[in-house]
Amino acid sequence: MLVPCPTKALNQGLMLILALCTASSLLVQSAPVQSSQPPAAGNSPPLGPADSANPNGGRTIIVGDVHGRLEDFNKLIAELKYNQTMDKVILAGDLVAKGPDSLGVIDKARQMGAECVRGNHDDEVLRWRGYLDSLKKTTKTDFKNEEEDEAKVPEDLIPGSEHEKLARDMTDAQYKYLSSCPLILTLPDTLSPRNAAVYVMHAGIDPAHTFKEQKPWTLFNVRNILDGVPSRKKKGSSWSKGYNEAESKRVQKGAEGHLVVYGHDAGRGLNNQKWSIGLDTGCVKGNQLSAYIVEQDKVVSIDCGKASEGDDGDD
Ligand SMILES: [Mn+2]
Repeated sequence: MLVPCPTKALNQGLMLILALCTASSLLVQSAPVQSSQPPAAGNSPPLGPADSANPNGGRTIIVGDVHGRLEDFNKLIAELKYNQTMDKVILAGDLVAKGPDSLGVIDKARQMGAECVRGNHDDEVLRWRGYLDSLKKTTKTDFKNEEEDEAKVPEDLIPGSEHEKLARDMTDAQYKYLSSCPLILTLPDTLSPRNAAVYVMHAGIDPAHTFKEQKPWTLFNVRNILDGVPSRKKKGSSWSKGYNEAESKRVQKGAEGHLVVYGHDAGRGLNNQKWSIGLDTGCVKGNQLSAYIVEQDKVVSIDCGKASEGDDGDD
């Protein structure tokens, strides 16, 4: 679980905020589906292993960036014949922003008992909410000088943005859900036909470092490696290229493989490689919304409605 962001931390720069607010949630093992009913007759048998993340014998379904497109999310869920008692859904981040019903997507995810990881747009809304809540808790006398004036918005937050509006509009329950999304969710290797532990995150990793060594910013922002450094720019080489090369070498030497399932990179669309699967197929741009079914090693996509006006091109 996340701890609330301390008020003062909000003025100290992105990395420190993230370190303070998310360090306890870097790696989270996905929870078992809680079922009140036995699996229905006629469904496939339980997967068996005691450490399975989904003991009901259902599917583990990872969904790419929804970005407030509730209608398209519902269409994908229907296409998958989602069964709430059996199946587990994990949202790969950026549930919110750009599309028409971001808070409706959060409510739907809560109703479904879906799990999630934090995307860059989710993070921006959460930081806005943390800042706004901090104003409520402080009084003028708490500030020692003008530089710490309560009216000063942290420079990485844009006043008047959609993210600010969502932060103001969201209920405490919606905020609690979104802030509960960790940076990485892990699933046991027994689930995956690729014989790999599955790691879900929004953007990707720096292949030069282990999972535990990753910086939070990298996990929900990286797109490319540029001059050896993780970057969100569209220049450089995909982080997934270096990662797949490095992971193949590790596995050849006898190490356990890790399959990274992520979203964020709509520019590259569906990007299914040996050790990574990119699932952002640009629903908010009017393209597709995609899901990866772990146990079946299969991608299912639906066509989305037309592009949202709120799409600014920033995945
Ligand atoms: Mn993103």
